Amino acid sequence: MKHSAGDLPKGTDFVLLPLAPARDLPAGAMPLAGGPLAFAHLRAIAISEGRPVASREMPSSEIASWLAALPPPARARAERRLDALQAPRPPVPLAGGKRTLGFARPLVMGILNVTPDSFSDGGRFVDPARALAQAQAMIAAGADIIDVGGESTRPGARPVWEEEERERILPVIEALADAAVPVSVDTRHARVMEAALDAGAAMVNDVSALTHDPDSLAVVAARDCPVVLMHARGEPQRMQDNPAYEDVLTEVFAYLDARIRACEAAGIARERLIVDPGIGFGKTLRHNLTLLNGLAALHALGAPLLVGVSRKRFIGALAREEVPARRLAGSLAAALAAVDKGVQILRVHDVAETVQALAVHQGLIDGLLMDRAAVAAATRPC
Ligand code: 7PJ
Repeated sequence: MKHSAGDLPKGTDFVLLPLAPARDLPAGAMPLAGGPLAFAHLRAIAISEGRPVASREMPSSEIASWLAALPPPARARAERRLDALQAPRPPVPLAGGKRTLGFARPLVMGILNVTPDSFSDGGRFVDPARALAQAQAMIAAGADIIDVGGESTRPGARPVWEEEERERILPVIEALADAAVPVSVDTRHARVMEAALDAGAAMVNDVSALTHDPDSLAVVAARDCPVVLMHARGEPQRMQDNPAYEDVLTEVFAYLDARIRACEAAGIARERLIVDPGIGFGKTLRHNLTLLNGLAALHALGAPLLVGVSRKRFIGALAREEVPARRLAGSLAAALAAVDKGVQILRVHDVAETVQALAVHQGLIDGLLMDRAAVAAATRPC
């Protein structure tokens, strides 16, 4: 492209995209985020101000010589990214100090929209008793986290008053405070975060990555709680009006990296940060596909990855314009594709079905490992 290794702009960073991560690669492959996936090839994209300026694809055996040829400041950054891409994700400590989220397998976050207008399940769970029953059904089906939201942030949504948002979600969060799994609160409002944490929520999920409310960074820092930082372009009401990127993957990477730094500067421990590319938030179909295919690059941010694909519009766009309630099969296909990129948390409406899909996916991997071990035990090298 425009620059060679010796001539990179000052401050060049790198997006490192593992090509075709897999579970049965021969020795020499590099681990992806300390999980069961590994990669044998890498596309290194040099970025300056969030935009690509140079790129190179290489097998893992060439990475050391590529690094050695970079100018020292760029080399140090590339080495840091490569380490983060491979390092295991330690468990995330939840608010309250008693529980953690561990990533030995992909976790399922069940969506509980206590809103009258959510696009896929709007109005079904506004009544607290029904919301609670739905949460309990998701827990029984194997949800690891329940994500409670009272403000619809779907494309074209209208903002709700914070007071109304609080009144919708607090009874549900209070009733779930002693549930078997932690509750996260899906909100962009600092006062709602505080009230939800007081009521027993264990983490925050903010589709604005703590940018919407100027007090939210301080609230999360003071409460020592984990937070999901999601990328979105524009406010919900306007975000689908012609979203444009020069390069969506590198821009989302650079945005999330900047939000991680802003959180650290505000006193939020890095170990409590989770990142999310925000599928469908200010993105065209093409952008969503690029992000889902490029998900593995986001591991170099050094944080667990969450994605929400469940019943989203891109599924309808790819498959006969099915309405949200008829997007389960496509949601499962997209969820498993994300798991094959090493994603640690899936945010879903259909918990039982997702858990079943994950169980079959995991069963196949276990079978593969047993077959490899059996061959190794029964034969000698040749
Ligand atoms: C997401 C979310 C998502 C995170 C919504 C919907 C729209 N939070 N809240 N990630 N989506 N972290 O559920 O389809 O993708 S609301």
